[in-house]
Amino acid sequence: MVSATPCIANDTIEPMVKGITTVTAVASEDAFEKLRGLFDALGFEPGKGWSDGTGRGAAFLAPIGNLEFVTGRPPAVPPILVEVTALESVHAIVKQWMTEHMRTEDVATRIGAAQLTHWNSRLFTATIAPGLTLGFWESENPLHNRPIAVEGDLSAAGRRFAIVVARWNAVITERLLQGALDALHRSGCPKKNIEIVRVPGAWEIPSAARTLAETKRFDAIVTLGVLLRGETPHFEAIYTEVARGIGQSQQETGVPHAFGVLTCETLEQALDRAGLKAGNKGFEAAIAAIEMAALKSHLIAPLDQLVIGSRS
Ligand code: DLZ
Repeated sequence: MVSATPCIANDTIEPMVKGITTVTAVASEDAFEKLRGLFDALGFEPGKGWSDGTGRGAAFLAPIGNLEFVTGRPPAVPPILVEVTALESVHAIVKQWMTEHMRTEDVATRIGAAQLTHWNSRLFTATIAPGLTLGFWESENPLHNRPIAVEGDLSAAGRRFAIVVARWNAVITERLLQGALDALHRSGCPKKNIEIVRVPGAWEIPSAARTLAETKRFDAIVTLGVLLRGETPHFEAIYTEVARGIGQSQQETGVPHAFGVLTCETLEQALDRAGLKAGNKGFEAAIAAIEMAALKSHLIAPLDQLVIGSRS
């Protein structure tokens, strides 16, 4: 969600860790293509690959990443360890893939059966290319990695969203819009379930958002705009009213509204927050809308269907 605090000149923004990538060399083009096929088959979300004439990279994304360092004894697991659900189905997919890509007599020696581990899980390993062994595991604890509280997930499938976007400072708001659409599409929301509504400026966002919310046709609303202090007389007054109006619409209609109205000193700062140095706040606002839509459906579910997990 976008901060309600206006951006400060000469920002001293706290650094944050955003993700982990482990980079692995693959011996041949052939192995590279095969691996890409396997990871697609396993359902990994493709990341941003690259190709520069000297080589290629294929990226695959997973919702959770960890780096683990081991001392005292060698690691008990391969360096690439994939946590899954339905371990047997994953085993079948990997085995099928290996059967199609290597000699049948090699498959049996290269893929192991799932074994119990000493950390209350089951794991199997598969050597899918020379020198490249993957481990796949599933926790036996059904609450493993489950949230400690009621939380919304990030699946937008089957939900409807409206995006209210201001035309003022369109060079930035269009980028915020692209970020929001990217988040919605990548979270499973089809195009037909997204309604984009354009308004003249940030000032008009609350009233359009309210009208949309009152139709009850949407699970959540994403609001996008940019107010620039240097170019906006009564910046504080306008900003306060926009924030209040969006908040009030959310509270009085019960429809989650994600706040993606940037307040910046300069155009450059706003651009940084619209896909350059500081991420894309439109993307972040849409992710917040997806989560809040899911959370709402959990919260209004009958008590016996409420899912409360604990992180382990
Ligand atoms: C008038 C105005 C000004 C000066 N600055 C901005 C701005 O930085 N960002 C924005 O979204 N809109 C601005 N506007 C337009 C108002 O929001 C509104 O659209 C007009 O005052 C018409 O009601």
